[in-house]
Amino acid sequence: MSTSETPLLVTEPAPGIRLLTLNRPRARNALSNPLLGAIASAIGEARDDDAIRCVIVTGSEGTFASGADINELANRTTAASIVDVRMRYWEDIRRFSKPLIAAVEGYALGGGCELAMHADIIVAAENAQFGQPEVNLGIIPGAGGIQRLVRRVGHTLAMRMVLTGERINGKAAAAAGLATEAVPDGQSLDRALEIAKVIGDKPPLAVRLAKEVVLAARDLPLDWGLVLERKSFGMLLSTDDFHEGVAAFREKRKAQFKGS
Ligand code: CO8
Repeated sequence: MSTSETPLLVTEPAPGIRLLTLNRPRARNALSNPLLGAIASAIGEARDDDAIRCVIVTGSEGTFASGADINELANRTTAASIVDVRMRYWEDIRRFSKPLIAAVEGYALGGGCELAMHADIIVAAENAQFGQPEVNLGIIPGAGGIQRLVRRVGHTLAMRMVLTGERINGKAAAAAGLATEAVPDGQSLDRALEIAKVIGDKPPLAVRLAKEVVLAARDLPLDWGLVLERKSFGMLLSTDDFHEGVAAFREKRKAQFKGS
């Protein structure tokens, strides 16, 4: 396993789109502390950069991520896990206010599957492999894997995956609602870029509140969800982007949204 690789490559393949490429292929992109920290920090930078509209996270050399770095995990104590810096990293990723898309080829296992499930949209290669194999190591998912899996695919499949550690492929993941869509192997990044460009053209404030309200809908009782939705809708009525959207519709031209 190399120690000299830059664990995360950050590029901008198109204006407004930031691409995070996991780059520990020799360890199957295991999410070591430096790699997870680099993802959290890149997410923070994207959050603070008004020019960035959407972030894509992807793997390298045919693997998304093989989970927590088992060599690091091997030395972790119960006490250390209570004050684990990784929890802050995961929280930074969870709180990201802009759209996050995961382009998944190959293995998305353990923490890799958990990382993919932090994304708002998952584009999976048909033969990608999603799984929560922690049970094979004598542990269970610890970064929200169970909570998110149950919410995405339901009790029955989540129970099977978590108890057996069995993987499902990208096609099955899309059919079960874990992935947004499955594409032929090798095409997940191209498709993720297409989607990111579509989202990148939308008004950023509306996109931000849309993400917030959709995420809240999973957990709020209907009454409170409706209140949040109505208030968010009301807030958007006074944005420049709303006036621009209406003007562009009437003038039959493409809207130029500024995020104000
Ligand atoms: N961590 C560290 N090294 C890894 C990992 C990993 N997760 N996965 C692969 N590697 C390393 C291997 O050790 C090997 O290194 P070396 O060449 O030095 O021997 C190299 O990557 C290549 O691995 P393989 O030869 O096994 O490659 P294959 O293509 O045959 O298989 C797999 C790829 C299927 C990904 C296989 O390596 C595998 O099963 N990996 C482990 C997957 C796993 O169990 N993931 C779950 C980890 S635990 C977790 O994510 C949740 C922890 C929650 C923590 C909460 C804390 C509070």
